[in-house]
Amino acid sequence: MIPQNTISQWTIATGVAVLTTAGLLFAFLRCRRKTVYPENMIILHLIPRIREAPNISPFAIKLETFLRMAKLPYQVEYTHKMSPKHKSPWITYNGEAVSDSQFIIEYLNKKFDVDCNSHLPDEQKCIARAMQKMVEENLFWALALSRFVYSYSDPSLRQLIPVPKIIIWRIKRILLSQTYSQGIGRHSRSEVEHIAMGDLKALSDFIGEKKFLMGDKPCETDCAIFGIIAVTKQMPKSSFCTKIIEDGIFPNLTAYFERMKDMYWPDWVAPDLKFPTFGLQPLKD
Ligand SMILES: N[C@@H](CCC(=O)N[C@@H](CS)C(=O)NCC(=O)O)C(=O)O
Repeated sequence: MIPQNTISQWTIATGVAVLTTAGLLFAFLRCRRKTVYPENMIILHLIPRIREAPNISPFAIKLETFLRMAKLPYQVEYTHKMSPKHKSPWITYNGEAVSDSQFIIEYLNKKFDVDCNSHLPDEQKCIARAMQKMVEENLFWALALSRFVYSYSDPSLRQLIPVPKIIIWRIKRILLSQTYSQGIGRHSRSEVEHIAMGDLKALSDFIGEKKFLMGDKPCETDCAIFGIIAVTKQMPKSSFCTKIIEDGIFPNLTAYFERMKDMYWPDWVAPDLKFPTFGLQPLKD
């Protein structure tokens, strides 16, 4: 004779096992389910946005700003899935995946016969390229260290990027390894901030009184510059960037940021955003 309480324990254990298996199976099938994307539509795959800005990634802001500048229709999909090169952002167009924000811009320029630099003489294109490389290949790493490594324990980081602490921890680990290989991560915090200040000052001096990077009309590189400046505005309180803003250093960069935002981003903030937002978003008009 089996005792009654042993039977009920078995029933509970079996129930839990069945429910767990069903849950895992459901999650697995959901992950494997292929989203059907509309034809002839640029699908922009981005990590989910935050309330205060369209993205935490400067490359995501760069690419989406470019799509708006070039007036190309696109649909956003928020996803943690990375590109074939294991980075974000990326696009698909009629089933073709394209990685890397700059390669994507070149791909779209060719496919849709777009040239947001057509008004620039070659010499100015060279300067714009050099500026872009400075912010994307140098300043970007300093900002990433400031945000995720030096301000790792700052509570305002998780207010800004409301994801589980383990994800922030994982990003920090990846960044420590990437910046060590890149080289900048071998410097001290004050040295890295000194490097970042040098780049921001160069950018500020170069923009000067101009409306956009190369004059009165925005060009393709403005998308990259804007993406990076946007990141300096979404930093934890303990970051040196917050001090720059509070002390009003580089006011022309702030004016530049506001100008670009007004021009391309009427929907910069999303106060009603529910977390986490995943999936294909409706097409905007
Ligand atoms: N050169 C790339 C850089 C993209 C990039 O670094 N994206 C970051 C997010 S800001 C990323 O995906 N990091 C994930 C990783 O490196 O594992 C581009 O222009 O798209």
